[in-house]
Amino acid sequence: MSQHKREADRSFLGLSDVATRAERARAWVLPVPYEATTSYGSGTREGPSAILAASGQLELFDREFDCEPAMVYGIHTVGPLIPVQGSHEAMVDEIRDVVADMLGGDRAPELLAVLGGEHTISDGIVRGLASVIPADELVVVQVDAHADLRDEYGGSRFSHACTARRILETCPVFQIGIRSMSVDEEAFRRSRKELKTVFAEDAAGHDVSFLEDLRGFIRGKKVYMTIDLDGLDPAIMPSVGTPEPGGLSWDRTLDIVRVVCSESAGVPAFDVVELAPIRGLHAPDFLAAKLVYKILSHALLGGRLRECDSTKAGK
Ligand SMILES: [Mn+2]
Repeated sequence: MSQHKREADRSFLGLSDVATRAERARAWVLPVPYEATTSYGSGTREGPSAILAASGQLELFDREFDCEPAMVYGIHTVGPLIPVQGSHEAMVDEIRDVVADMLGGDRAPELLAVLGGEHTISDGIVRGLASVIPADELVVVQVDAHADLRDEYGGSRFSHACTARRILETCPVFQIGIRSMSVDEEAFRRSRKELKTVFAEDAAGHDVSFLEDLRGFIRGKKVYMTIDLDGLDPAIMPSVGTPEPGGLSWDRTLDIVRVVCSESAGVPAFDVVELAPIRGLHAPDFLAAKLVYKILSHALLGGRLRECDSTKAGK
């Protein structure tokens, strides 16, 4: 266990003070334990705390970077944002305003990681991000089992089943791992040029030609990445409200992360959402925590590995 760890903390990775002070940290982690519209299984309000708890068990050292990446860039964990319940639209507006303040302020972090919570929160984050990044520079990459392209669901235009449809009102979307949608969503998808869908069978197998399309989509753009964990294979990620057979492996998910982080114009923010922890089953919580750490490291150090030199193994 690294010397930089300490026990019993609610900070991501359980980091000690030196790496977590807001003014030093290049990354901030914002937990948003929002749950209101989940349609099947429940428990996403417990997702952020389960990710934080599991993150305390992660090794700081990452062989891919040959260093302890978190000690290079620093991570400040913000207190949880507990949004207004009742109106999904009011919740989206609140998250938009919080994110806009955070990223537009004098002490704005280079990278904001949001832990969900249900997928509805992503639309608010994208709207907040769009207030500090020119609209023509921003795109979204969505990993998900579900297209989330409904215009309305359960009486709300801001249901988790409408997330990608609402985000499209702000910027183009590239979705990966999709294997569940309605006939209306399919018709909508075919009608929209600013939307690209890679279905699970084209993303999860040996053929990785979709990564070329992804490269073309993100080149020269700032990317907001939204990872709905049900996009992954439920064999490794059963802790979601609406699991779908098929989906991405751990390694393929990281392939996508590497392409997005190293070949776009930057990743200013991302989310990992929809973790609904299963009591006594820790592997999915650990996967979610490790995924957050991997994205943080690739977004902040990808292509600039020399920044790791001071914390390399053996020094
Ligand atoms: Mn989903």
